[in-house]
Amino acid sequence: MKMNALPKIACIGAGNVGATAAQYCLEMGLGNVVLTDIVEGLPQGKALDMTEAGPIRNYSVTCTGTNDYADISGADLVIVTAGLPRKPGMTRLDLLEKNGRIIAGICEKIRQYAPDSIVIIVTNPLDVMVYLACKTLGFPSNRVLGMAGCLDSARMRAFIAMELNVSMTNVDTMVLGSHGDAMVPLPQYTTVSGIPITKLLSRERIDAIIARTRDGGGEIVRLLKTGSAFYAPAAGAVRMAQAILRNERQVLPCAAYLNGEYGLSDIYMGVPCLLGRGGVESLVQLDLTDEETAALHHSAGEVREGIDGLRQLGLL
Ligand code: A3D
Repeated sequence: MKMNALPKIACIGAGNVGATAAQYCLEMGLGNVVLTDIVEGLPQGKALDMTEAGPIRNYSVTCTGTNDYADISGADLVIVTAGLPRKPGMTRLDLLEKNGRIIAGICEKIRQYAPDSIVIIVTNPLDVMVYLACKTLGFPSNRVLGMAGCLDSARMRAFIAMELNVSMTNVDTMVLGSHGDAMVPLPQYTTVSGIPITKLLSRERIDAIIARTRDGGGEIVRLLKTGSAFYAPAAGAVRMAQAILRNERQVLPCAAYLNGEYGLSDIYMGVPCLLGRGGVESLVQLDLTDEETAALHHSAGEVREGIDGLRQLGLL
């Protein structure tokens, strides 16, 4: 990555998550943004609109919209949010096939035009899509990662802060595993200004917060009626982008490639990662209880089912 020039960030998918991620990047001055989508006019219109907000919001980085992948040439970082949400009547396998084909196609383009980039995948089913992305891109696995743990942890932090009426910035937590019902929130690594959550809340309240965190995406879908969450998911992806582009060396939960860590191999799962200029610079191995390890392995089973599904579809 060229560290002195302003980074180039490609946001692929100009829908709710992608456009919001672009907006956060601009507001933070994280880099010049290229917004890409297959729908003609959509990325151009949103990019122009965001550019016109610049004089008021006071940013000098640029945002351009395009349907041509050549315009992502030389991107330092790519955030992929292109894909469909699951619609009524659609099976998990249907979604796997539709989004799998989209991700495989996009990764061919990233490999062609931005071969040195670091790629953050947001498209669902997350852990399976980031595995497919890594295999299609052929990049070293430290340069391909998935966003879910940042979102799930942020939701849990928000719920704890709301429960205790404390600042959200005082709350630290860690949510591991796959994104979905089998995620693994870790109360033993959850603190409020260093105070373990187990000293502040009853087991019953902690369990209720964990259940709400697991259902965090569903709760928003039920309220919105159409579409799914996008402000917090985009914030999660941009948090990771910031840690990488600014070489912050932050430990954040991300979907990363496991090669024996936590007793799991050849799989992408949410684990604590040290993020810096090289992408995932290392994985952090936490001491887990037997129960937490079993939950993580159960989570891995669900991801492997998705990976097997991709093989059956001929995408791997
Ligand atoms: P939406 O607002 O529908 O945007 C998706 C965009 O992708 C649309 O503008 C499409 O035109 C575009 N698109 C489709 N195919 C292509 C393609 N081949 N190339 C470029 N663009 C394309 O959806 P959204 O932004 O709300 O969600 C996007 C994805 O993120 C979905 O798969 C969601 O399930 C997923 N998501 C994941 C999380 C996680 O925490 C992992 C959270 C929220 C959303």
